[in-house]
Amino acid sequence: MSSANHTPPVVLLLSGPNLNLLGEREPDIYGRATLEDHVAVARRAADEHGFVLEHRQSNFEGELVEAVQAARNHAAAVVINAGALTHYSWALHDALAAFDGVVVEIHLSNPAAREPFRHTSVIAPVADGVIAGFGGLGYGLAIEAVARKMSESR
Ligand code: CA2
Repeated sequence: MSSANHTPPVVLLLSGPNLNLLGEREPDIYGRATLEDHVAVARRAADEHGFVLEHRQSNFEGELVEAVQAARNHAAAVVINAGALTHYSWALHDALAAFDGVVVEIHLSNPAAREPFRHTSVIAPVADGVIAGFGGLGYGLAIEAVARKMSESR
């Protein structure tokens, strides 16, 4: 007899340093929407796919590392905008490498079209894919990518 598992998959959305300031400064680069607005977009998309979205923002690398660690055996996917940590946090790289589910890296801007220090992502090698440069639209696309990736591996 097969027993169906009806627990909805959890998608953990992680937001790194300074993303709590969105909407307040640099609207030419990041737009006028707040982080809350982006989370709402992701939550709506997650609801449509039957996922539960959990969100955590932190300005501290270690807190983000701990959040990724806690996602093991809890979340099916991690969607992460690591902010500037993207470009140098090997600790986040290692934590994400130890996470078995789907990993989507996301950016509002297109770092490849900006200053040279933003051209490297140390997270990209341990992500399933990267969505960048589409502003807030990217948050919906990231959830869509999670859904597609999860249906592939079923
Ligand atoms: O484009 C993205 O989403 C970034 O991850 C945003 C990061 C940046 O360091 C990455 O290179 C690309 C920065 C987020 C900081 O956002 C601010 C918003 C308002 C005021 C100051 C910073």
